[in-house]
Amino acid sequence: MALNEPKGAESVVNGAADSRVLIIMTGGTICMRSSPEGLVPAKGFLDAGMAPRPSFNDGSAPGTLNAFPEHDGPSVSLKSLRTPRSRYGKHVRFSVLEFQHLLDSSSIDSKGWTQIANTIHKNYTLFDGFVVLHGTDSLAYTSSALSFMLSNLGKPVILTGSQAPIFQLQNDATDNLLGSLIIAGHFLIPEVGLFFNHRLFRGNRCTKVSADQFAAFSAPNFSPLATITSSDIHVAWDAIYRPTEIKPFSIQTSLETAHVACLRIFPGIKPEMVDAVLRVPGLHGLILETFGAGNAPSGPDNTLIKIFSDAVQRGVVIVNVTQCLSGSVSPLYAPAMVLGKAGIVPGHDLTTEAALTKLSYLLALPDISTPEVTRLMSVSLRGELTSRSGGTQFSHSSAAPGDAQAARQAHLSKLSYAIAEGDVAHFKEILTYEPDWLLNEADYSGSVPLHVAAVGPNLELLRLLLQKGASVHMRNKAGRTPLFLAANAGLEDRVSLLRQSGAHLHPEENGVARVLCEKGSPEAQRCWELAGVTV
Ligand code: ASN
Repeated sequence: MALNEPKGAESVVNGAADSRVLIIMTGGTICMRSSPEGLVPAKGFLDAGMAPRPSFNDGSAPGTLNAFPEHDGPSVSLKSLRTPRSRYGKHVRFSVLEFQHLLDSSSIDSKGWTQIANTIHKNYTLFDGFVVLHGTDSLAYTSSALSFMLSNLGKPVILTGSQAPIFQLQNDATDNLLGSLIIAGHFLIPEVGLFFNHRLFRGNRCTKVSADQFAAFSAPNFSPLATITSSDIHVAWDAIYRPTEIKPFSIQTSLETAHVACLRIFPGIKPEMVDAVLRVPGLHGLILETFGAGNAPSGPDNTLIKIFSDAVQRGVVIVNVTQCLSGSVSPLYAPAMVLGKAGIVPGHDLTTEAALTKLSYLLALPDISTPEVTRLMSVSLRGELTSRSGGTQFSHSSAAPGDAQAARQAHLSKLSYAIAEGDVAHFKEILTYEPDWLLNEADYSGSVPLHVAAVGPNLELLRLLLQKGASVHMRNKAGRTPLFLAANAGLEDRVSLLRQSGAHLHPEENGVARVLCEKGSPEAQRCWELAGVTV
């Protein structure tokens, strides 16, 4: 690896073959064309918007990729293009799945979010990553909602759009789309991200900050997950949120958006107005946008506070977030303290978009009690808030300098050696002083520790790695996943543990797996079937 490559370039989705990305087009300015009614979304984005642009089309004959459409039905064969070779020696092959009704994002609602989540779920095993094209107006709401709707996500889901259509000579669409495609096709960042103006943000930390600038989004309380510069893609691997449960990817498709509201406090706000909102029939939750560090007017008679505490008694969950662009609510001043005493939940540094969608998500969870919703609103579920009481702490260290590369590789070999030896004590000792990104660091053959553990002597080590957030989707330079190696070695217990964690054979492994299965002994066949080989 060249010294000037970013730390974590090893975590590129490796393998000899191209990576596969599904672009899900929902609408937005990026695909818009002029009409007598103003700009409206137009279909045919792959052919009209991408094929004529060399950054998206290396000129090789178009291929096809199978994908499941948003509505029910069998898989369809979609025309695909591929990018020229990237600095990591890969091409990204992609297809575009267009929604039947393309939207200006000001019209999206939870039905649209469900469509996106379902499409990702149905196509999850067929692609290495997903790019969702969407209008910018409600993009931060959609990226926040999806971050909660997608559980135990193991692959990148990157939302982007643009301020100017791709068909306009000077636009931001080309850069936003290319950056998203390259990141989704190369880096195993298992998060819902929002890519805009050369930066990848955590989806549930963003807000739209400009109606016309190309720098339209910001994540004021959280550093970008990745940044593209003229010479590099820097991924802040230490900041990446990873699923640590032994559970496969799943989605929740219902949200209580119809029963939550958002209210911005202003000087002189009438208590009757607040009361009227809190008494809307069926209201279960309210996001209260307060002043500064979480303050609301507290007159001498405390009428407003009484209205809030009555609503809380009636079972309405009220969450306190700040109107400020950055910073957090805290019980620093008396008015904020009073709100806390009235039973209003501190939303820490949640954006309004994240607070609203998180509350809608929690209220729709089956069998959840109001106290539990209240508790979870103050806890980080997907890295959406920074809790003062600890929780997930991310260091924002920048990339290690090139000369630290050798040291990292040395630590990696120590870890791999402990795994190959089945030495749990040594493994745990190494991980007490090593950062978590070591778990997805690749050696010269592109193998990460999970590849070694998948065929190693100790099942426990495989489990520990999964619980630490090691990705089951990493492919080595030969294009093999840990699941393939375990099945090929006939290790049923490893195969079933990996499957429980959401591992699946990559579409490019399946053909070889099928041949090996057909030729194998009955035990080998059982193992391949357990690995999910499709005939
Ligand atoms: N109105 C457009 C939308 O959100 C704005 C944009 O995409 N830049 O769909």
